[in-house]
Amino acid sequence: MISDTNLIETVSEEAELLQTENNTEQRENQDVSDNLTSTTNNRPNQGKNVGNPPAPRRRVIGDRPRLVDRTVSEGQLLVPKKNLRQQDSEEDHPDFYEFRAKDLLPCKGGAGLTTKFLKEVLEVILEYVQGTFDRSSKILEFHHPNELRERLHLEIPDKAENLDQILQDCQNTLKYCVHTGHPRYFNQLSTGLDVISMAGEWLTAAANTNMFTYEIAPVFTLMERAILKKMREIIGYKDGDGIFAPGGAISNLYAVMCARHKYVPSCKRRGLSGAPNLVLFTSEHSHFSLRRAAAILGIGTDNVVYIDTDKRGKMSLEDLENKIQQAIARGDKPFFVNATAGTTVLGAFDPLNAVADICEKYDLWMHVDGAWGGGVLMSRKHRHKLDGIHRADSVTWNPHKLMGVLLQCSAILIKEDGILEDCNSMRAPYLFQQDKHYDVSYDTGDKTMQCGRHVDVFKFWLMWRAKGTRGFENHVNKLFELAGYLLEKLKSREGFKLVHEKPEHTNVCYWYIPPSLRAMEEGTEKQLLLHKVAPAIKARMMATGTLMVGYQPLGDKVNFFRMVFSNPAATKADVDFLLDETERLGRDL
Ligand code: ABU
Repeated sequence: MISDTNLIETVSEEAELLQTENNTEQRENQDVSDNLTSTTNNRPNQGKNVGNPPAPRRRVIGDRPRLVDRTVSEGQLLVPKKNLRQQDSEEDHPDFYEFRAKDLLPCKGGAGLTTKFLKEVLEVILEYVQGTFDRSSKILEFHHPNELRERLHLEIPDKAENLDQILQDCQNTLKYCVHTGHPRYFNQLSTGLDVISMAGEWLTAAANTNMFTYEIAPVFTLMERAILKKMREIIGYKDGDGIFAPGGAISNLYAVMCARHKYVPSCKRRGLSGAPNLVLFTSEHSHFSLRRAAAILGIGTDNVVYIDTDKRGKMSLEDLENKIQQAIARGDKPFFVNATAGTTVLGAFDPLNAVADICEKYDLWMHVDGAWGGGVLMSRKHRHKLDGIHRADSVTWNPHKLMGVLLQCSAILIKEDGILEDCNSMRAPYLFQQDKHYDVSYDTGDKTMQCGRHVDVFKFWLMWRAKGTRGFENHVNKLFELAGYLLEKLKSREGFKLVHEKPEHTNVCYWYIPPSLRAMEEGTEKQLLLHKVAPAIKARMMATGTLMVGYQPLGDKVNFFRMVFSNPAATKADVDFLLDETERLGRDL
């Protein structure tokens, strides 16, 4: 039995361990900053983790006391043990190390052990979830791949490990995961950890089914229909079709594929030989997946024509029309225009109504890549940025981005019903029998590029039920408010410079300029030094684990930070922390 006293001792040892690790971080950060040409010796006080010290009270996952024997004090679990459902044949299993997976269900008499085992797994998860929302916890414990490989014990054994080891594997795995729901995690467009959506994903795993037929996924098939219909209504489509796909890139691939089918229907049987040279248009700031789709679908990346953008990253209509005319003059066949609603870096919205006018004029398929910006449709205040979206032939919309649904959840929505099926159907007789005893139009598998398909809808459906449409609207509005707050702070704070002053989405892009560079004359030398600042600060962020924000260059602009708000846990205090911490980590560069 581990008593409370033992637990406290374990915890203090871990606090010491964290301190030692912080000292190591100081050394690592020294190396990072040595790569810069700064002559300043003022190092940030990373060992003390000035922003928020690592919580000494939090038990570090991985040095797990024997879970079955551990005394768990009230409050450590989100769900008190006494409320967890008890299985009928539950017995007292003193030690998991005496058991293996074969002793769990469906093993006869395995119900009790299965219940205990899953409760222990749940406890591991709950601890991780609590740590995720604790601002004094690190976002990550970073290790380089060689070192992490050692810590993870990745080797696959010939003989079954016991269940105690399996539980330790679970703990160890989460120990090194990045807490993407942490209130100060802003690294990607998908952030946050919605508890209801997570519960939905757990239930989905328990159901462990496949979306290809109604036969084996009746509930999820109906849910998917209902949700996709609702999304199409929000877009403004009267009818249509759609499918959940494994991410925005694949949703965009679906769009290009449907358009190719529309313009060269013979392609499904005969391929593209003999077909006109299809040309696709997309802005220079659009997502790389459009180019990849052209490669995959035999259109060819040389036939992707990039359209200029203005300073805010919005597609130039003049350039679009010019380039369409040039392609026609060359004898090529323009067929597809991608308009982005929320570009990845700057968050720009292409002018959808005007793009739709051009597409109608030249008879082109119009696609809106709203992977990032689609969620803005939920806000009556901000949805005008997507005015004209109903005129598009297809829309990509990733609820796992702005709306905070758990990964992954991406939809492709198509205005014309039937085209998905027409493109993809192969009528595999072992799966999509046409003489089934139910309405086989509910079998979705033959309209997808896949065969097996994960259930992505349930976590979204459950979350939507729990928040309501108005809840999503409030969530989106709050994110825009946070972006506005950061923007105002950046305008007046010394050492920070905005990439542009009027972002349209929750992306706020800026440079941090360390004191050593502030007085330097503008020019190539300064830009080269500035280019190294964001990566150096990012390395320090990851070493200290206090904050994660993305950075990138863009066109002729050297590396800058891209803050994006999609994390529902973030507050204005976290925005203040972001600025202070960036300065703390970067002022000596
Ligand atoms: N297009 C995938 C998302 C990339 C990002 O989070 O920045």
